[in-house]
Formats: sequence, structure tokens, C-alpha cells
Amino acid sequence: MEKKPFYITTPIYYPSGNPHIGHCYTTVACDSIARYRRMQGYDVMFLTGTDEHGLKIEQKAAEKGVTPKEYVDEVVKTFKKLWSYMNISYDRYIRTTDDYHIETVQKIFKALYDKGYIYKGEYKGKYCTPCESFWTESQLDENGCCPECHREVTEAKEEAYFFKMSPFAERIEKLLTETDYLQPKTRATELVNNFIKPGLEDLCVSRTTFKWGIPVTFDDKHVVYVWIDALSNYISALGFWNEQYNDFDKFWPADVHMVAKDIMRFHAIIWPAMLMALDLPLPKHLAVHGWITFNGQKMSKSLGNVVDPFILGERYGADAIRYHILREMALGADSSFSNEIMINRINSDLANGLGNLVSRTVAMVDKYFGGTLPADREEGEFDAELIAEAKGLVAKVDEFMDKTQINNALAEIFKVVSRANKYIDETAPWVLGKDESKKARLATVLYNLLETIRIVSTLLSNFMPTTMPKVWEQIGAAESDITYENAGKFGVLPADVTVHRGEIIFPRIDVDKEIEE
Ligand code: ME8
Repeated sequence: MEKKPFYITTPIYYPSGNPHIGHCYTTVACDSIARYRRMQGYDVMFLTGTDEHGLKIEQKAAEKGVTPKEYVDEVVKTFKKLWSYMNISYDRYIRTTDDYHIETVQKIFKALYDKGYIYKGEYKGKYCTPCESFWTESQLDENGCCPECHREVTEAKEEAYFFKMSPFAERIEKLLTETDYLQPKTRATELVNNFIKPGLEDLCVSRTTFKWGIPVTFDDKHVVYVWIDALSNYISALGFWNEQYNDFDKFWPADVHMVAKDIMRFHAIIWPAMLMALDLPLPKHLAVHGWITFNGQKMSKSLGNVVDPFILGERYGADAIRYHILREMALGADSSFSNEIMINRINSDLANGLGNLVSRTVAMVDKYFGGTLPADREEGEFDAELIAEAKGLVAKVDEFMDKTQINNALAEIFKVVSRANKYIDETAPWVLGKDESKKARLATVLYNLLETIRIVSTLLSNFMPTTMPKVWEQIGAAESDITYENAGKFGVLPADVTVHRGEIIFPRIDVDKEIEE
């Protein structure tokens, strides 16, 4: 049977500085969903990339005395290094400086112009250079500064092309309020009241004041300004209006675009408008998450309050970082980053919860049975409840993953980890181990624990792909045991399974020592 396609995208990030933990969050979240869907049997296309044009990049490159392309080439290396370090399984990486993307953007711009949706006008407004954003007077903060970074803005005026938004207002309002395009839906009211009800403003889509952009083919004074260039990546990367790829028919419309709230408006209003203008189908879901904040402010390159994922990963391990950010962030809400919360979370869930469960179970199989379980069994109290919870887990995780609620999916998995640790206390294997006549009961308890670990670690491998194979090695699971179908079954490991004691998977971190440093 042909596999069902599944297309998921991250935003394409600005390489105006190195990636930080905020970029990591969206990418790790998409990676986990992509892995989960692959495990479920979908044919997945997972796209990420970089948004490489614009004034900010031009300025950064000039500061360094290199060309913009030389500058972005270096930063893109760091992005790719980080994604490899975080074990990100992207299928395609798009750079907006790639020729095929440029070709698509130029064709889209021309098509929108030919259809009468793009026209020439004059732009007047307040411009924030670090954010590359024009603001209206009413959008500025209480000091008349940029509402995002709170720096000074300058008066700017120039000839520019505009994209007509009003023809799409009604359809977009319906999309936001009557469909489940936007996740969480609670954000729809804010968008409708702030942007649609007051009348959708036309969008400035070209600039003449900087050169580092895609030239407008029919008016070469202009370069395409930010959003038409950036948003088109989601289709140029599939080969829409270029010869590089041929996947558009298979993967479009996208199943999930994931972004944070800073760029929600562009994805909730402008992107659908562009697609409507091009007569293309709309993406199925836009998942919008909050910000990772640091001391109450959005972590961002322009504010300079970034947390370096390489340093964190070096210290705590890439999977521990992945787990922490995925578990902390609830779709829709902000999440404040703190080393202390992270260390406590790693200790309680990973070191004490999962790590302990694995090492205690494997150590007991070793201690009482020399590493290989006997095949004799004796069922007992508490078994049925543990087995039911373990077998029922995949359905619960599915439900949350379908709603892009990764934190809740993880919470369900860790409930089963806690249940298994409680089962150890309830069944007291160390008491059974003292009594020769209880050997079959002891083997059953340990087998149930190994099976629960198999199920839990199979599901968790989508979120922590580096460490879970080490768990499989320790519990004696073969590669063929680790499948989505098997995650819903109990009794997959052979009755006489052999375990392999190994290193501690998640070492405990000394909170006091770490925080002092
Ligand atoms: O906006 N918390 O690029 P960008 C959570 N190029 N997520 C964060 C974050 C934080 N503190 N900081 C960044 C752009 N992100 C455009 C996008 S898409 C067609 C063009 C993540 O480098 C989050 O996904 O500013 C956010 O939406 C994105 O990075 C912004 O990245």
C-alpha cells in the first residue's frame, strides 16, 4: 500500500546571528512530530531552512567586511551543525539564496502582479532596522519605539509594491474562525479583532533601499521584501514553479506549519492570502506556540539574551535538552527558561524516573537470573493494571500528537514510567528474590517491567532519539521489536529475554553545584 504523505515545516530562520534555544524549540518539536509520523508509517517530508535576505543581513555582513553570501554561508554552517547535534531528521533544508527558490519567488511575484494583486505605491512609516519591520504610529510602544525590541525607529518613505489584502478578508476570517487551521484556536479572536475587523491593510512587498534581496524581474530597482520571499519557501522547496524538485503534487497542502506567535500573523493571514491569490490549496494546520522567555523577555538575537544550545547540550546532553523544552512548552503559552527548572526536570523525570526504572529493572534481571529471564510465569496482583496502562499508552499519545500537544503526550508517557516505578514498590522484587518458590513470580514482574520499558522507550525515541537505542540495547530488544504496531502490544520481547547492563542513561545532576557555578 502506498504510504500517506505528511508534510511539516519549521519557519525558515534568519541567519543574522547564531541559533538559540528558541529556534531549537520549534525545530525539535517538528522533528518529534516528523519522527512520530514516520513511525506511524507516513511518508514524511520535514522541511527547515534559513531566510537569508534583507537589510539586517546586509548590515551584519558589512560589519564583518564580507559579502552577504559569505556571511550567511558561515551562519548556515552553524545552524546545520546544531541540527545535526540535536539529531534533527529534516528531509530538506531550504536556503532562500538557492537559485531554484529565487526562480519560484520571481515567478510568484510576477504572477501576482499580472493578476492585479500587486501594484506600485509609496510606503511611509516608522522603520525598525534591527527587526526589519515597518510599524504604524499606533503600533509603537509607549515611548514611540519598536513594539518588539523597544529600540528607536526612523521615519521612512519609499516607492514600493504592495500586495492587496482586502479581496481575501472574508475567506481568511472564515478560515480562522470556522476551521481548525489555527492551533490553538483561541488565538483567532485576537487576529480577527486586531487585523481583519479594522480592514486588512495592504502589505508592502518590495524595497528599493537595500540590494540584498531577490530582484523584481520587471522593475529591477526593487527587491522582493521579506514575506513573499520567505513564505514561498514552503512551496518552492517542493518544486513549485522550479525544476529542482518534483514533490508539490505529493506533499502540498502542508499538514503542519509550526511557528511561534511572533510570526503568526504572517502565517495566519498573509500566507493564506498569497495562496488564495495563486489559486492554491491552503495548508491544513498552523500550530502556533509561545515564546521561550528569559527573565520575562522573549529570547532573541536582537535583545542578546540568548541561551546557547551547544553549551547546554555539552553539559546535559542533547536529548535532555530536547526533553526539557518539549515538556515545558504548552502550545499557546510562553515558557520561562531557567537552568534550575531544567535541572530539576532532568533529575526528576529522566534520572530518577526513567533512568532509575531501566537501571533497576536490568540490574535485577542480572542479579536474580544472571541476565536471562526464565520462561516460567506466575501472574499476580498489580499486573493487569500496569499492562493495561502500558498497552493503552499509544492511543493517548496519538491523540495529543494529532493536536500538536507534545508536552501532554510526554506527560502521558511519564505517567506510565511512574506507574512502573510504583509497580516495583508494590511487587517488591527484592522480597520475591529471597524465596526460591517465588522465582516464576519474580520473572513475571521483571518481564512486565521490561515490556513497559520497551513500549515507553519506543514512543520516547521520537522525542529523545539518541538515548532510546541505548535503552533497547539494555533491555534486550531487537530492532524489529521497536515498531509503532508493537507499541500497542504487550508480550513482544521473548519470554527468555537477555538483558545487557550498560552505562547510566541519564546521570543525576547536582542542582546546588550547577547553580552556584
Ligand atoms: O521570523 N521562543 O525568523 P527568526 C520560541 N525568518 N521560539 C522562538 C524564539 C523564542 N524565544 N525565538 C525564535 C523569522 N523562535 C523569519 C521566518 S518563515 C516563512 C520566516 C523560533 O529567525 C520560532 O519558531 O526570527 C519563531 O517563530 C522563529 O524562531 C522566528 O525565527
